[in-house]
Amino acid sequence: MHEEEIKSVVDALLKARHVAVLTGSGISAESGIPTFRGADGLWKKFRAEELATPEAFRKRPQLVWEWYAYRRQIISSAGPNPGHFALAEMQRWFPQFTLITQNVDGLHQAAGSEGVLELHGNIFIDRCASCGREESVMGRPIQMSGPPKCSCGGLIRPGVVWFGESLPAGVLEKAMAAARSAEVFFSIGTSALVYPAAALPEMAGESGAMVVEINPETTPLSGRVDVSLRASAASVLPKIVEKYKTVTSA
Ligand code: BJW
Ligand code: ZN
Repeated sequence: MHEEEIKSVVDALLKARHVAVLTGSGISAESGIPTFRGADGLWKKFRAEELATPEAFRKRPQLVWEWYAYRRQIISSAGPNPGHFALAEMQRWFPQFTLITQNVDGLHQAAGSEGVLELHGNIFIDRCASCGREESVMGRPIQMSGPPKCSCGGLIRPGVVWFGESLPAGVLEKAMAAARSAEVFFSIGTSALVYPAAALPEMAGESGAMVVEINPETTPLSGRVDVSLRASAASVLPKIVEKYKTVTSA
């Protein structure tokens, strides 16, 4: 399955000096973490777009806190899958490799990827909505009811990026520079609906990169990519790694 596409991707990787990858929630689906807009994309009848906003947190802080506490629980008991591990291995092959993720679950880092650009923050950071003080809560017991209060009196929120908010300073700039200089750009497990992340594959294509999409479904990007691998990330990324290793050790 997909042998021709995998061969053309591996041929391009063999010549590449800079490879960039954009991932979305689909890469963590096979770790048991629900995506945002799929069949599991509803939580207590709310859509992600209705919960992931500063307005929702202002109006219903308890509901939004509970959604994130629920997701922290799921993520805490999940681990990286073969798709995450394949990308961590690929990182070692190229002089430059940029892994850009929209995910807040930290699973790329858990798989061994380094220098990951987290466009939408990290779910295991607590941030005060008033004074901005941040603290990592990774590995700590998950506080299910909340939101708790900061010593300044402000409400604590997760350190993620909501609709209408700016991305973390400097991270988008690094991601855009990578998209412009990469020779091969992968868009993996994302619906390509949320900007500015969705502009990165287009930017890479305009700058001459081979753009490869890995997604079992079509997206608004699908018609504009060079190679479309209509498959799950955890099934096809290890195949790319194996093929590359077979060719380079031959
Ligand atoms: C598999 C699979 C398997 C399943 N293997 N694949 C330009 C144009 C239009 C609008 C805008 C624009 N610029 C900015 C905007 C506004 C807005 C936006 O994009 N709106 C659109 C929805 C129209 N963007 C913003 O507000 C951003 N901020 C910003 O631009 O600041 C400047 C600014 C401010 C004010 C005004 C204007 C500009 C911020 C966006 C923040 C997004 N935040 C969230 C929540 C993060 C925290 C949390 O985790 O809760 O990020 S929303 C949610 O969507 C989350 C995700 O990272 C993001 C993307 O979702 P993703 O990962 O693609 O998931 P899905 O579910 O959509 O897709 C999964 C895919 O996987 C599917 O395709 C499946 O088929 C596939 N899949 N299994 C591979 N096994
Ligand atoms: Zn505070």
